[in-house]
Amino acid sequence: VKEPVRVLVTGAAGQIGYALVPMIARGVMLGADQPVILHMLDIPPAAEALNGVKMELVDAAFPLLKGVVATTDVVEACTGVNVAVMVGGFPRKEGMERKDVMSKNVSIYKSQASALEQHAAPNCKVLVVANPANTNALILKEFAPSIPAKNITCLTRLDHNRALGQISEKLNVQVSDVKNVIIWGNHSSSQYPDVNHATVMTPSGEKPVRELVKDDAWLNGEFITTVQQRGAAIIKARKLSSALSAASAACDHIRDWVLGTPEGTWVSMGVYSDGSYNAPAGVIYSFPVTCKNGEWTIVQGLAIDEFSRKKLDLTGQELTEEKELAYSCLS
Ligand code: NAX
Repeated sequence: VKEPVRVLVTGAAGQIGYALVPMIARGVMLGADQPVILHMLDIPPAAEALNGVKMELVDAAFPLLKGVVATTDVVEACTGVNVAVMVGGFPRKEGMERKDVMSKNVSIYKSQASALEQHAAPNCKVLVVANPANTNALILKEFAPSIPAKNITCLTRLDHNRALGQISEKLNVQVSDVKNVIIWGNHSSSQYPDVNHATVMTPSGEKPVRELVKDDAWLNGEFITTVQQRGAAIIKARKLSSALSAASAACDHIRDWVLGTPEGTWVSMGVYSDGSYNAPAGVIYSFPVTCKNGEWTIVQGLAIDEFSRKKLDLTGQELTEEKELAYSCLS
């Protein structure tokens, strides 16, 4: 019998939290044979709602769920956790300046970084979901210097999955037959969804997406903007932002990181940039990665054409600016 893994979800009383915690408790994130103990953190105004989520987790009688900690105390929440999914943050409200939102999130991620550094289990893996996801993850990294940088990531898997979904709809093929799209850069509308290396499994073998779609204008135009603006389209339709797809993507991200990516397949993760593909170093940038033995590696040597180069640079530039803005909030 496996020892339970402790999984922290911050912002657990929110929309994504409500979709995510049952997935974790059912083994979607860590496997159907992996017991878990859920640690749920939220802020005092949401304490009652958080307790309601805890009641529902008890009522669901999940066989894999070996315990639930529901708290507004960040130290209690972080103690002993092996995986931390950071969903809590300060949302941008109408009329708010970018700098004001950044400043709120910088202070949240600075203090949660210290709590994780001091109280999480050694080698804790961190996934930041809350926006601005890349820069929140960077702040977390800066203020938790004893957590290895490779353990701190942000979510771009939702964008990656959205790109797979669009290709599958366009070609009328199973989404599970499409692979190796890439999300480059920031989880924002400047992200670059790239299909230049993506393939589809067909009855006559693996074929490049470009060869099958036969419509470069669509791939270089509407496809990209649809993926970039999908979050806004969901808000317009649902009057609420993406939640079940975000929760599912968070499970995919952690599962592949911990259990490994299938041979011949890569996924997109926001990771601390070493300057691969001439992306800015020292920001959290989304790259194609493969995972093995609990570690990610950036896929190297992919050809980048001129069209892509401009898009990689643009989203990198935005991340450099966000980093500067975040640092200006510290002083
Ligand atoms: P909700 O507003 O429903 O939930 C957020 C929760 O966080 C609330 O319960 C709030 O009380 C809590 N919270 C606020 N400050 C906190 C703190 N300091 N510590 C702990 N909890 C705190 O938002 P939801 O729709 O769940 O979205 C959560 C975050 O995910 C947002 O920042 C959102 O922008 C971001 N998203 C990121 C995505 C990605 O792909 N990276 C996609 C989905 C989503 O938009």
